[in-house]
Amino acid sequence: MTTDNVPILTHDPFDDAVLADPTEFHEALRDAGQVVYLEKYGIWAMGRHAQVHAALQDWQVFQSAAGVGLANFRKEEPWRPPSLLLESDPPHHDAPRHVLANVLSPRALRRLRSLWSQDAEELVAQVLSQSTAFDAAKALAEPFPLRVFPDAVGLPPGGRENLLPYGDHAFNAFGPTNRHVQKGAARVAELGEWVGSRCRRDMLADQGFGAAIWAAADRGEITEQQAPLVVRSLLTAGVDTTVHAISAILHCFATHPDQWQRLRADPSLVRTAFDEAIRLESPVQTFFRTTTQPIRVGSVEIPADEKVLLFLGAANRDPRRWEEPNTFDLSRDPSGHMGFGMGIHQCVGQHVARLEAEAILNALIRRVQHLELNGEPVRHLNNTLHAWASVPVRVELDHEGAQSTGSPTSLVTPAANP
Ligand code: OVM
Repeated sequence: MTTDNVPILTHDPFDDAVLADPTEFHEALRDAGQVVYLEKYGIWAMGRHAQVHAALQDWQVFQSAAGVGLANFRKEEPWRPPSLLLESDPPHHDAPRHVLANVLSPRALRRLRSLWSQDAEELVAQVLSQSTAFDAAKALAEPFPLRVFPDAVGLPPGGRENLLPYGDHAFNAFGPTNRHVQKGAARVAELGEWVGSRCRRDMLADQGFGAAIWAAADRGEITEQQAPLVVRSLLTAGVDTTVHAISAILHCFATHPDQWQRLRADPSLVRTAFDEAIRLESPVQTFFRTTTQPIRVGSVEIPADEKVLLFLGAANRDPRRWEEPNTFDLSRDPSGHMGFGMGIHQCVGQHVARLEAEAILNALIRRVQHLELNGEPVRHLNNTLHAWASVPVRVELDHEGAQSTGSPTSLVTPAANP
């Protein structure tokens, strides 16, 4: 391997200080060049928007089947059977991807919108009735996905508390075997068995995403051996991601009360708000690829069979691509962000995430006229996820807005209180 004319960085991107606040490291990474060599791990890395975008599009050279974490599956045993979606390339990738894209398509989610809006209304009303000062991460961002998503999958009620720890470990496991992975190792066998067993057809309700995946197997679109692993992708990638996306959005608004006023004035900005928060906070910070052949990036040649770490979070704040990249601003167009990746592996669950976030935001918009931080937010550290353990907020209620909940039962309220 040659490292001639390659910028070499000695940083550890998985060090706790960097995980807690990657801003400075991201800037050093982007400014060092189009691609750098991270000496500590013997890997390559890119943080500029243009190069991250190009690498994600080029699945032939930047492959996923050798794993999208630090471990190279050609040389190391994966901690679990590889995902048929995430850790796979065409042609094997195509059928599972097609099935899951249909199961999670905007059309397939249509009937969930009113259900989830109602659930969000109930949760938000309950939280606000208890106190106007609460932890937005613990009171809203965590419970809401756990309230709607496992039901939508069709999971049985018991053991759902295993979902977050399993997902948290899976995202840690993309990084080096540091303390975050070691901490999770104690429960890997137990959690893995629980998740694995819930993917069986007989465990899943006869309506829901799980049943829809099994129905695709009945139609021959995927095999019966593939179906449980496709269900596993839902259970791995579907909970922690949306929890941390929702807490990112709530943190953005709590730290930018002016943008909250703007959203309240024009609730159609809710979609922009979601993407802008994903851009700024990048709940999924990184994914690796593995080179299938030597590839030139600028003046550097990366050899074949090398791990390349792509910094979605750094690309999402690249000043070469974004004006005032570190600002949460609903007047920008955040489309083109890398928060959901790009290309054939772009997040297949993003419409689910959008629906969840929009349900929570819409419920808050009508009830909360002002929100702000009420203490120091606390990070939850993970090798891949950018997450909050706690986001203390204080809100001022809009008593008129809270009356018109838009739900069928509320239609009587204005008449009762003319
Ligand atoms: C999967 C998967 C997909 C995306 C992210 C992820 C743990 C897992 O297919 O299992 O993170």
